[in-house]
Parts: sequence; structure tokens; C-alpha cells
Amino acid sequence: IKPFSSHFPTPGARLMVYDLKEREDSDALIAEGITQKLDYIKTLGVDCIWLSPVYPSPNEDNGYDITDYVGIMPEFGTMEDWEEFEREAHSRDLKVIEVHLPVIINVKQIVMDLVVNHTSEQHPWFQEAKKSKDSPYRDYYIWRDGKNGKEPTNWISFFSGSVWKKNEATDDYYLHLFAKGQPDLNWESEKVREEVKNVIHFWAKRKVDGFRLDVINFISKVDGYPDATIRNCTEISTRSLTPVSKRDAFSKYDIFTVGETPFVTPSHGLQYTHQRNSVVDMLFQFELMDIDGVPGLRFVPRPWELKDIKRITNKWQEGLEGGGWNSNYLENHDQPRSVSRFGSENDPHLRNISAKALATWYIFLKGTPYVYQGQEIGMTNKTHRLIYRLDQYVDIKSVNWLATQKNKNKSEKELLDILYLRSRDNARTPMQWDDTPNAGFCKEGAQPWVGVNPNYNEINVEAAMRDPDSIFYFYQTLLRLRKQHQSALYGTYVPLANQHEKIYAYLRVLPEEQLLVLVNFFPDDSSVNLNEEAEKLPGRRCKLVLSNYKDVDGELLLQEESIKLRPHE
Ligand code: TEU
Repeated sequence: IKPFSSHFPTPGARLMVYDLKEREDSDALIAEGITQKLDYIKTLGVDCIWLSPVYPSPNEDNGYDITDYVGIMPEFGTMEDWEEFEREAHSRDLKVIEVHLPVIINVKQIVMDLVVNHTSEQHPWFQEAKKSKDSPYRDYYIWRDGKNGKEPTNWISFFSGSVWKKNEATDDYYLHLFAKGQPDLNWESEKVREEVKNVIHFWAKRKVDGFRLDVINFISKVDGYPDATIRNCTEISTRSLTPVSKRDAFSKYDIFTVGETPFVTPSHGLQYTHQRNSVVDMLFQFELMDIDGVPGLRFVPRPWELKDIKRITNKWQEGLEGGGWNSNYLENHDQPRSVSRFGSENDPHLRNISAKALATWYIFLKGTPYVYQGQEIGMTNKTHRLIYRLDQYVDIKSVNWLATQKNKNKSEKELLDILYLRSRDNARTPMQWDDTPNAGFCKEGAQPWVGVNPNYNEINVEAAMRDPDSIFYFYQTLLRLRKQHQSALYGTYVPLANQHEKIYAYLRVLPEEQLLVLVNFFPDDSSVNLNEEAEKLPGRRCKLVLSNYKDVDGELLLQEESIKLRPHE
């Protein structure tokens, strides 16, 4: 959720549109920023806020290209604004605790994004490093000579094209796993590790509660830099995670860490998050997010299947049992909107019902649930493909991919269809607060960086707060129930009806309490018979705690005949 103040139209337009006097005179500036939305966030039942990067950046990659790790991007406000945000967030004392068995972690409230696999090319370190081979900053980055006049290896960047860019001044290449404007830091250098520790200390002293460590398993590279067969440009190794581990960098402070780690397995998860010996408190992994694309080829969409959701979820839930801890999520700033992706977005009734079904499914899984801004009101993918043009996609991943498609004979419609399903722009449209122009995110006439989704008239926070049947209130109930029920926090995960193609069923089991979750993932009626698994069930009947259909109440008979579920029930 960003920014602190939303009056600053476009990252990139490096304009200060106010002066200090104006700020003193007017609450309006701050009033629409994150600090003023803390009560809304708290009302939802959220304990902790992860801010995506808010540091100065040329925004080649929406702030994931940082020029100053200890500053605030002027468009978002000042360090004083950040400090006010910190005070206000922490003053909303929270009663509930998040538990990572058996070690109790107090609720953490502010998590900052620590993006230290790479900096921006505009970072003073890189600006110095690229000047000459003798620069004192040279070994902050990764340099290789070309091979026969070409790039040192065949590695492909996550944002298309080679990961190597020629630097004329030194006649060699620097490594960038992401954009050209995001040179990778050289973690072999003691100086780099010290710099990062200083950044951690800077924010820890300012009472940050935790860090989300961006692509932290990429910081060490494959030994010897061999050419890749598919795309093994990085390796997952203890080497990657230890330099920033709790024991070292974070141990002085009561700091929570979540490592963003693409391509990891549950055994990595167990190893790195194990309560006895954890390197990070949680991993944020992506296996489920690849089920509707060809792995590694994000822009080759394919339909998802429930059996893959089951297989991957079972694997992670069971794999981290006994000491590890999962992060569970449906969306983040890199993913399309979940109701567009896995639900029924076109019919307003089914959109509401399916968003609730998805929420129920993941919030009761074992682990910590993450809710991405706007997910709680059912925000959808970036508008309808028929009224969008290719040049309205602005995220670097989409823009660079589009450039690779020039001579590939795809029609404009095909390209738009793919972006509609897969683009990161989908989740980055402004938060829809109300039905005023620009959805209350910025002033009328201002131009937000990504256009507001035109459905803001219908889907917005104000409307959600007015409607007792809204997705927002359902999320609120789910988050409350999760904290009230020991089984939802600690229960062992037991999948049921594993072969069923439409319905996802699972139990969370403690000796004294069992929770059954039954979700129909599809927009038609379906039924499931749990008799064959009777020995796993807690009993013949159970008390209904919550449904996304209003007309059900009372008890559910488990072992009579089939249990019928309506569309997305
Ligand atoms: O993303 C890392 C990354 O590659 C993800 O895009 C992930 O692999 C993919 O979503 C799996 O489907 C992080 C940030 O979240 C992203 O916004 C940045 O662009 C990237 O690092 C570079 O900092």
C-alpha cells in the first residue's frame, strides 16, 4: 500500500507539487495518504503492513530500483511523514499475536521491502563503479568480460533480453537479473554486506518491525557462471540466505523477516523457516502462481486446474508441518487479481461469492495469510481488454515482453488477451477508495501512473463499507475467526476428497477442535461425498461457522449422503 500521500501524480515526474507552507495549511495532502488509512486497515483485521519500496528511485521497476536505501521518495512524502506513519501505526496497539510455534513472535506492524539483490543504476555506488576498473565501488557490482565479442553467458533476464549490459568505460559487462537499470550487487564483497547491515540498522532504529527480502535467494550466483540450458541463472543456496540471516544482521533487533524466494521447494522452506534454526521467519514462494502459465514463461498462459492447486498446496502445507511456517496469499503486486484469475469476475453476484470462496480457502490454510491492497474489496484485473490499448500497459515486464513480440505474428488482440491475463499492471492500478474521479486515489485531473480501473464506480471501499454483504466484511470475519479458533492457527492440515475436480476440502485438526473447509471453486453446482474418509472426520455433524451464501445456518451433516455446494459456495 502506497503512497503516504496520493497527490503526487506520477512517479517519474520528479516534481514537488507542494511546499511546506501548503502542507501546514491543508490536511488534505496527508488525509489521503496511508497514515490516514490506518484505521481502515486495522478495521479489516490486519496486524502488519508490508510497504512495497518507498525509497527514492527512478521507477524503472516501480521502486524496486533504489537509489537511496535510507531515504523516502519525494512523491510519497518525507522522512517526517514516514515517522508520523510509524508512530500512528504503532499507536494502534494490537491485541492479537501471530504465532510461529512454539516461538511466539509479537505482532509486527511495519515491514519494509529490502531490495538488495540489486540497486538502481542511478545509485551513487553504481555511478561511481561504472567509471573505471579502479573505482572503489567497482566490486560492489558483478563484472565479466565478453566472450568473442558477445555477452559473457546466455542468461536471460526476468524482464526479457540478456542479463548482461556492456559498459563502454570499462569495456566489460555488468550483470542485471532484472532490468538494465537494476545492476546486481556483488554479495561476495564484504563492503556490500556491511552496507546492507547499515541499512537494516537504520530502519530497525526507526522501529521497523520487519523486512521483506526481495529475491533474497538470488543474491549468490551459480559458481563459474556457466551457460544455462533453460534458465538456471541463480541457485538456491544457504550461501544466499546466511549473509542476511537472523543470527547475523537481524539478531540485535526483534525483527521479523520474510524472504521472497522464487523457485524454492518445501524442503528449502522447512530448512530456512524451521523454528529451531530459522534463517528467515517465512518464505514467500510462487509455485501456485505458475499454474496458469508455462513455468518460467509468464506470458504463455494456460488454463489452471484444481488438481494443481491441490497438489501444490498439499505439498507445501504438509512439507512445512512440524517446524516450518508458510506464507499464504492469492495476490501481490506482481500477480494478476485473484477474482479475475480464479473466480467469476463478470457477474456481480458471482464476483462477490467467488471472491469470498477464494478468501475462505486460503485464509484457513496453515501459515500467515497476506492480503494485497484492494483484494479485500474484490478489485479486478486491469479493465476490459476491449477498451485497453497496448500502449496503456506501463510495467517494465509487460513493456519489455511486448518489444520481444514485434516480429512474432501475434495480432493486437492476442497480445492484449495475454496481457489482460498475465500483466503485472493488473494489480498496480490505484486503490479504489470511492466513486469520485480517479477513485479518490488522487485529485481529479491528476494522472496516476497506471490508469484507474473504470469499474471503480462499482468496486470501491466506500461502497464496500456500506454493504453488510460486501467482500470486505467477509474478509474481516474470516480474519477474526482465524484468530479466535486455535484449530485455524495451529491445527494440522489434512486434505480430503483429493481426487475431486471441483471441490477443495480440508481439515485443520487439533485434539480439542477441528475445522472443516469446503469450497466449490467453480461457477456450477457440485457435490462431494466424504463417507469414504469418515475415519478422518471429527464426527457425523459439524456446526456451521461461516458460509458465503446467506441462507445457510445451523449444522452440516457430514456422513449422510453427498454434500451439495452451489456455484462458488
Ligand atoms: O519479484 C521477483 C520475481 O521475479 C517475481 O516476479 C516472481 O518470480 C514472479 O512473480 C513469479 O511468478 C521481485 C519484486 O516483487 C518485483 O516487483 C520486482 O520487479 C523484482 O523482484 C525485482 O526487484
